Amino acid sequence: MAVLLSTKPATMEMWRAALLAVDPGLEIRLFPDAGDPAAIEAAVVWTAHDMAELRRYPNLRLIVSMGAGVDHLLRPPGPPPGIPVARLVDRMLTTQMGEWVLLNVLRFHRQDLAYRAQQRDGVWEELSAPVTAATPVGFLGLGELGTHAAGLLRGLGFPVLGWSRRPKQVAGVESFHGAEGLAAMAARARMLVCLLPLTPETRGIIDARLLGLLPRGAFLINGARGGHVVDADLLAALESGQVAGAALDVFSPEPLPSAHPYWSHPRVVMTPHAASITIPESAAPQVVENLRRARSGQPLLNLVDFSAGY
Ligand code: OXD
Repeated sequence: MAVLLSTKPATMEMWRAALLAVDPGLEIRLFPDAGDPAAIEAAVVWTAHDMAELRRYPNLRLIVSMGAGVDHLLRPPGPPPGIPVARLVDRMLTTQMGEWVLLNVLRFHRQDLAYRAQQRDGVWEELSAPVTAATPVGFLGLGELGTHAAGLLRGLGFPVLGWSRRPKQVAGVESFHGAEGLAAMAARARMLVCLLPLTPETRGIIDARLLGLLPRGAFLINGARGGHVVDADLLAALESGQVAGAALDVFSPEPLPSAHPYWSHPRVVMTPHAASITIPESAAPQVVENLRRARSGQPLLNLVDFSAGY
């Protein structure tokens, strides 16, 4: 039986090598060279793979999505019915996202946008001292990624607030949930960090209303999905000064069209969906373990909960 691998051509070989390093006995087929469809028992795929294509494999018993987010799996037609889908919950993905959040919280907290502009203009001027304990950071989403990043900020002395769909207690994080909780948290968050899954309920959650609830001059940091943000509303909030700056790693669509105003906005800091990049060597052991479990009928790790959308 074989594993079908389908990802960006540039990383296909790295994935193959990483999986073989964990289990040299694996037979791996690189899409589109799947060979006999009946031989495929698992598909390890990323967002570009057409879910309808996976219906060709009659003996498929496991799909692994090569990242943390699963919104691409929720779009029609979705994965073949009845086949379990696992996502990656990986220490290195979590670590990288924590670093990216930290980078941007500190960038804004330490007035880096203003100091860079001063350097460009040859201005020597000290700005007011930033007070960490008076800078609450609010997280949208307290899953693996949010909880980890929240812990890093707490360690630096930032008051940390967190909003999640369902009530959730995380040590050291003041928790909020539901529509009222969202408004209450936003009213205090000098920085708003989005690490939510993208679901029908969270699409467009960062709109004029939510941005308008933030303290004036707050910052937005989005490492989740572009679909969480209503771009026109964010641009208007940047224009009016309601939002002082935004760090964006994700966009809708991607790549962001070259004429989009974010590219040249002086208070938007962009990265090309690179906050957290899957490292095959780190992720391969859980893929192989899930394959072993699927073969022996044991419970799978990190199964996607399609009703919750993550
Ligand atoms: C992911 C991503 O979901 O890279 O892992 O966006």
